[in-house]
Amino acid sequence: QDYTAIKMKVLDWPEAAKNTIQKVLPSISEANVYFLAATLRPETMYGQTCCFVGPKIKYGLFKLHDDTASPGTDNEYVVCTERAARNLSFQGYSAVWGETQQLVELIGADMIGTLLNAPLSVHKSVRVLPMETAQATKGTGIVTCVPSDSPDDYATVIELAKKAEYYGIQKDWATLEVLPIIETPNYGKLTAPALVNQMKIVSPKDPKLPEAKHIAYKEGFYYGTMVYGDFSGLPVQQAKDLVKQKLIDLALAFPYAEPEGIVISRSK
Ligand code: ZZB
Repeated sequence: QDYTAIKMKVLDWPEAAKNTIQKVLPSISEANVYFLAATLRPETMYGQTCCFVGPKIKYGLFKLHDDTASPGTDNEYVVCTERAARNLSFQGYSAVWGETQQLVELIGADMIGTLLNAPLSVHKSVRVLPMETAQATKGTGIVTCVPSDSPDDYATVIELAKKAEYYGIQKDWATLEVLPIIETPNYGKLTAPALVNQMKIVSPKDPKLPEAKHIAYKEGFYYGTMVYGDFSGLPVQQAKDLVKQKLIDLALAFPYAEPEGIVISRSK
């Protein structure tokens, strides 16, 4: 899979996570720490409303290679799974090629409520929220949430807003406005909400979600037109690479590939 890794900068940590991180990064206020979200749809980044972690998933804090960092800084770290960090290290993104150095382990649940910058989004700062269906073995384990165009994300934010107390979050963290980013001929300007409603999807664990996701991908990619942002008016097929390149040029993203069924070994 060819993902785009989006760098979502930490603006404020919850107390518990701050204390843990301060032990390994005493200069936490000078360091730039990013939640690294893997996406297949960079053109939807204008519509990010939160960032998901698996509450039970183990993540780590890893140093980025200076060349991957934004110009002028050599002090950048990412939060992702150990598995993703290993893949990153073989793509030249770790401090030392082929090596991962985890500064500290962080459990998803402990990072809920972290305030992040969402690159290009209408909503400049967004919260880290729990997603029980996030997979530890895919991407970076971190999922940026675009409820306008991802049925899984829309179903999850609806659930979180409905049961905010149960999930230990503030309701307003899950209710940021869902704005139109892409228009599709069959589903209008909010493809994911339209699909979720039409297919009567009622929970993030609904078995109809994979089908909804498949339709949303197909409609968005083949028939979608941008209705927001720098490339408004362009077909998604063209805008996808333009938005990706813009994010890379701004040092807010980089390409991240995931080997399929390949076991990476350090020996030849
Ligand atoms: C933003 C986005 C906007 C996404 C959209 C999709 C859509 P796939 O298709 O199965 O390969 N994702 C990434 N990592 C994980 C994970 N560890 N656990 C659960 N979900 C994950 O999955 C790729 C997409 O699944 C990624 O692209 C990411 O969400 C999510 F409008 O990023 B996407 C119709 C989909 N629309």
